[in-house]
Amino acid sequence: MNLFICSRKQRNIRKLSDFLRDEVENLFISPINNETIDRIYKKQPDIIILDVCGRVCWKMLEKITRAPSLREIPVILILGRKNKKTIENIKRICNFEVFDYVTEPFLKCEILMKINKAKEIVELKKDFSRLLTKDPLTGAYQRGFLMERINEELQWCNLYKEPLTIAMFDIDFFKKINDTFGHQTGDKVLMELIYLAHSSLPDRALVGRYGGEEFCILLPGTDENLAMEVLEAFREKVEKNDFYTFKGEKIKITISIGFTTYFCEDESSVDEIIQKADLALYRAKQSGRNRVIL
Ligand code: GH3
Ligand code: MG
Ligand code: MG
Ligand code: MG
Repeated sequence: MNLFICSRKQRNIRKLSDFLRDEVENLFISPINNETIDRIYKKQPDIIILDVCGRVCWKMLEKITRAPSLREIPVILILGRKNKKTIENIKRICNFEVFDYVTEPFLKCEILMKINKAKEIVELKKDFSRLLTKDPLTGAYQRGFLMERINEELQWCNLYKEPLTIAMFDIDFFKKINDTFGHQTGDKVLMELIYLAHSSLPDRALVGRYGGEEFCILLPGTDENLAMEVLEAFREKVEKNDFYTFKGEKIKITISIGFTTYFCEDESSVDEIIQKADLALYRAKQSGRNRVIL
């Protein structure tokens, strides 16, 4: 269980780390500033405790509860000592999908009780979402979930004026792998390829199975130049990687990648954006394969 604490108050940071040090496996503590959100993306916590103190914290709460890949994380808020302002704050948090809150001075048993409740829900959700959203062979997201997520990421881009890169990749001459080594080895290669994708792409990247051996990568907050770098590094990693058959024979594969970067200004739909990336993939195939094309 990973717990992420954001607080600007030293007193509360000390208190929470005393309370929780021996109770959760991984405890991350962060001040509240411009890098907090990136830190949360990186750590992918199961639960977030946000100590609400001032305007930046409300902004932070808004981001955490709305970001497509963070908003499922239960957030427990810490509010100041009960007074008139606390009442206002409680009314205010009703506008967000907050899991629960405590008010200062909070007790160890109180905060633990809320964390344990959140934990139960997190575990249930994890089981369900694995079953409902992931492709059982590769662990990549299924197409339906992928399309929904692209839609949400587009809305996020428009709201926060961030670019979004969508890439499509497809294994080169994969039929040959199946024909030469059998479908089971083909499956194993797919599995290992997506493992490689997850381990080499940035933390915020999302990999989905679009169909067959064609996959989609979402790179939120990534412009064309950075996307080219990230995708080229991934392509190269695949080219250099040794895959193996069940008998231990070495197999080499390459992939072709096409991508497009969406900026909040243009009004493209999910279908149009996918079509653009797909067209770029087609051009990557036409122009010789094993390359990244924008
Ligand atoms: P290229 O993409 O470079 O044009 O050539 P290709 O040989 O890879 O051609 P294509 O993408 O059209 O063919 C994909 C093949 O991938 C056909 C299909 O049998 C195989 N395939 C699709 N899904 C799976 C799967 O889940 N497991 C295995 N083993 N093979 C799959
Ligand atoms: Mg093809
Ligand atoms: Mg192919
Ligand atoms: Mg294909």
